[in-house]
Amino acid sequence: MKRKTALLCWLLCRICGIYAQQATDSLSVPPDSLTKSYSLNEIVIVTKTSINHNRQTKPVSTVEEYLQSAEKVSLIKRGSYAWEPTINNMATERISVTIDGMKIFHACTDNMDPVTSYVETINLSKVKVGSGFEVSPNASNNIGGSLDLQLNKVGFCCEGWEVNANLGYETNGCYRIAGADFAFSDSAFYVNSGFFHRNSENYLAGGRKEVAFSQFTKHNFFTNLGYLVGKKHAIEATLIYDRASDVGYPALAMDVKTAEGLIASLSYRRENLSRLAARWETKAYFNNIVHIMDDTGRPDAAIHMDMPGKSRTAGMYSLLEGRRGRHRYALNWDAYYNRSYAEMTMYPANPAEKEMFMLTWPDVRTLNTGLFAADEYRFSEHHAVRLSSKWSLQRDGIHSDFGLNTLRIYYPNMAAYRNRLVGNVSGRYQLRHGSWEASAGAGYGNRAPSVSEAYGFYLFNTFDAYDYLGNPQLKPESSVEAKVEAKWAQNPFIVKAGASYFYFTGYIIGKPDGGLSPMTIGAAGVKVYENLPHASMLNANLSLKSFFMEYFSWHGRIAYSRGQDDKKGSLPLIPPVSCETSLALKKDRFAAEIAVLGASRQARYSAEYGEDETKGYVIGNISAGYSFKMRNVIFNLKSGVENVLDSCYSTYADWKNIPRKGRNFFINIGINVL
Ligand SMILES: [Cu+2]
Repeated sequence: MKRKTALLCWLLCRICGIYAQQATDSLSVPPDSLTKSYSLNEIVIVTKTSINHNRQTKPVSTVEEYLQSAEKVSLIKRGSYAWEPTINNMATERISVTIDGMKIFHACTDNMDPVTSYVETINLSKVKVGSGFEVSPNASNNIGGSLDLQLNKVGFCCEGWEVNANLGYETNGCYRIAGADFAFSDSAFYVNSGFFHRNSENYLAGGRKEVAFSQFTKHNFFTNLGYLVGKKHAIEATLIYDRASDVGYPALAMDVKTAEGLIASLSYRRENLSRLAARWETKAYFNNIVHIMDDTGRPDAAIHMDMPGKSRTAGMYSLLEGRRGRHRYALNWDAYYNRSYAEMTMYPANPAEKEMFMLTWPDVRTLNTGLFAADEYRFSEHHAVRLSSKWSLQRDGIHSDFGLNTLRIYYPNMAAYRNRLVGNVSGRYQLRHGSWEASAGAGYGNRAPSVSEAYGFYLFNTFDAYDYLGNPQLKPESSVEAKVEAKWAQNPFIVKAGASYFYFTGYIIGKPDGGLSPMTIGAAGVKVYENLPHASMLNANLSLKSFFMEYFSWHGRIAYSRGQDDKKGSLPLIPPVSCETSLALKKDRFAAEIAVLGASRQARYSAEYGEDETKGYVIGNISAGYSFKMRNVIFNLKSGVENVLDSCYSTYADWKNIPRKGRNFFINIGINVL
């Protein structure tokens, strides 16, 4: 019996571990599309492949801190919590974010709560970054790319029990971090569960200037369960509950009382279904996001407002993956239904005056169902071609009569609902020869306007101080993308270069409408979303890595971007030239790193969209780590200093130039009991 169990276990690990090796440490944010060439099947579920915290500078980093190291990803900051990720310099409206394939949408009309803020790195096994149209099967309405935050499921392996604990402290803001999780698995059952806690007070910018309203508290709880019903059939379930409270947003006029996310899924998975289907997974899911804003702590609030937001999504997908001969393919069907609702009540200072009530997201319903297909064909070990396409039918509109009638004041002929066809098609050729790898790709796709762009009602944007009115008559925004990448690797050097270019038609952005007057006190005017005839975006980067004297490595990277609207004016939130370089030492259980990051002056800023010139900056970070084992307990110690010289700086991505953290000492202790 024992032998049988061991054999079954071994088989399962084999079945499921096919792609695990690649992901184990690279976990990673695939650094570029060259190394992503196997991404079609790079779906890791079984065998424990959680993010290797100990390889990171800060082992208990947030998802956003973790994403900072990924090429093509940048983060827009409105405070020290919940940074908004961008891919290829495109933010939430132009990228798709899924959690293990599940669609999930933020609930804040001010983008205070990107989807990435509802999970922790402890929840994840890896983050799959797709650039442009080359994306994960469940992505939709994306032009810039996609993020799939893949969950950390322990899998059916013979590991028995494992317990982890993490403690962290950072001096700047008195930031405390604590988390613990356990995993139990055998050949027919697994469970892994844990919690995480973060708490920070206001941080200090360079020069020890306190940034008011930058505090936050967060709790996260997760459980994954798996049960093997038959030899190759598994049922899996996930539950994540995440709650942030008392979150300050120094760059905005409001803070957050609570932001809660409940994420649940149930899936059925079958391995080795037939010769054509290596893996088939069907998942049903539900998530509920509730976001409550709060301005009661703001002494300068002219008028008190209540602004709750809700986003609820239910969906399902069925993904089939296989390989035959030289083909590796994937087919997926998905559907989701989202309800986005946000309201605002203004309480005048004079209690005799009447309160004002608005539906800022007028109960917007979106039903989307799509089909995805991809195939990678290897002509030989040197040449491969990958083709993929996804098309979805989307029906979106306003469910609330009150909301519909209010928007009809501005758009008398608008229908309550609209049907749209959105999707993309892309192809890539890849060459590998000797020390060289190169790829060239092209794609076309479009996206539907986001909830705010189509139906948002007088949403105040602190960035340019305009009230924004949605436009239900917007056409989809479309883009063609062309990209090239090349890599040369010969010991001890690795050189990589890449560029991507997007040409948009119908680029969606807000433009001032002089005929409308703002509702927010002090607003500069009203902007209405419209389709620009065209716009373009260019991103290029070059990176070098070299290894020397056995234990050392050096890394350098430089990136350039340019975004232009139809009148050759700059698009907002496009970075200036940025560079980073680091020197790392790794010997046995000891690791250390010195890094220098910087950016040039942001000369090409967009005054029209509220930007001003951002000065250049250079900052330095130092970190060191040591790990050791005592019996069956592994200890990992990490410590370091960020912004060593205590520079006061902000970057192009800091909302309203809110300065970043000044000097910060951190220490982390990780304990792993096997
Ligand atoms: Cu908010």
